[in-house]
Parts: sequence; structure tokens; C-alpha cells
Amino acid sequence: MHEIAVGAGILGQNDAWAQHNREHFRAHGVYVLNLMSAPGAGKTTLLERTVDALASRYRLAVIEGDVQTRIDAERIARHGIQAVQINTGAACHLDARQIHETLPVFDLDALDLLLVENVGNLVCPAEFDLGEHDKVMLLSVAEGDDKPIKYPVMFHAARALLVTKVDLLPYVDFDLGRAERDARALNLELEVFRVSARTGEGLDAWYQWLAARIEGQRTRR
Ligand SMILES: Nc1nc2c(ncn2[C@@H]2O[C@H](COP(=O)(O)OP(=O)(O)O)[C@@H](O)[C@H]2O)c(=O)[nH]1
Ligand SMILES: [Mg+2]
Repeated sequence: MHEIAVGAGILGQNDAWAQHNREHFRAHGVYVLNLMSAPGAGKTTLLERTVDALASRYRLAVIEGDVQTRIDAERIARHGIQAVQINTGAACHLDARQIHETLPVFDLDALDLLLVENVGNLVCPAEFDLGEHDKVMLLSVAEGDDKPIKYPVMFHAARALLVTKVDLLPYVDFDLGRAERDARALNLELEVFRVSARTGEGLDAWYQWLAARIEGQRTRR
């Protein structure tokens, strides 16, 4: 019982910060996406491609979450986009207060899209609302097609699933049909994209979906 109370307290505080963030984002009309996956599924690579594809149409910035190092923020900054790194130390996820603390760094009025790369982990990030509009999950074909049923919370929480690295399908045992069926059974509304950041396959559909989400946010302003 005690453990549950402590857990509820931490999540309750996080929800309060997340609500605060949400009000900031709404007031400034910026659409915010939270990218989640296991380490190495291709989040930073997808962000690099996305930034290159959308920067001429939308004003973007990135928040990078990692346990240690500034490697990912440096990768994004090379594409001419403002990127802020959060190091979580021991924590396996970003929390809403950390996001709130970075917000003064940005001119939110000058942004259409804020992309947040969460810490690589298939469990913790889904439980911490950051105040984002949507969560997007990446699952690479190298990870195995059993991950949706083994890690259901993450797939349940996501608005979209990107099955990444489809260029590797000839070399791995990954049943796309099974993975997508299991993910959709957990989440009837889930949008699924099959993509390769290496070959570019499927990325146009992802960019179109993202552009529609940004535009949707603008019209609600
Ligand atoms: N074959 C292949 N490799 C990829 C693809 N996307 C990313 N990678 C590689 O996967 C590794 C991890 O990618 P990264 O973007 O750092 O993953 P993150 O940890 O989720 O941010 C890197 O070596 C990337 O070059 C892809 O579409 N196809
Ligand atoms: Mg990364």
C-alpha cells in the first residue's frame, strides 16, 4: 500500500507539471510530440530526416533526453535546428518538470513544432505525461515482433507507431503482420507507418501525418 501511495504521489506531481506545460504549449500554439522507443530504434536518425524535410515549412526545435552525453543534441544541431539536451542521470525517462525547466530557452511563439526524444526505454517513458499533444512510438524490425505484447503500455499510449529500419527486413525474422496486429489490438486508433530512415521508404507518409497534426493544432488556436 505504501509503495502505491508513493508512486501515485510522484505521478500526481508529474501530472501537475504536465498540465502546466500543456497550457504553455496551447498559449503559444506549438504542437509537441514525444518520441519513445528502446535505445537504438532510430529516434535521432528519424528526427534528423524529419528536421531536414520539414524545416522549410515549419519552425522547429528539439529536446533530447538521455541518461548521459550531449551526443544527440549535437547531431540535431548540425542540421541548423535549436536542440536542448536533458541528462536524466539515473532516470529511465523524461519528466514534465524537466521539460518545464527547458522551456525558457525557447521562443515558443516562434515555433510550430517541438519534438521531444525521450530516453531509450520500453517501459518508463509511457507513464510520464510531458504535456505533449501526442506520443509516437518507434519499433525497429531488429528488436523482434513480440515487443507489442511484451511491452503493452507503451503501444497503448502512442498515437502512432513507426516500424523502423524496414530495409533490414530481409536479414531478420520479423513478422510485420504479427507486430502490427498485436499493436492495433492494444490500441484501435493507432496509426502505423513502415519506414526506413536509410532508404527513405515510408517517410513521406510520416511527414504528411505530422504536417496534418501541426496544421490541426494551428486551427484550434
Ligand atoms: N539499417 C538502418 N539503420 C538505421 C535506420 N535508422 C537508424 N539506423 C541506425 O540505428 C542506430 C541507432 O540509431 P539512433 O537514431 O541513434 O537511435 P536512437 O537511440 O533511437 O536515437 C544507428 O547506427 C543508426 O544509423 C534505418 O532506417 N535503417
Ligand atoms: Mg537518440
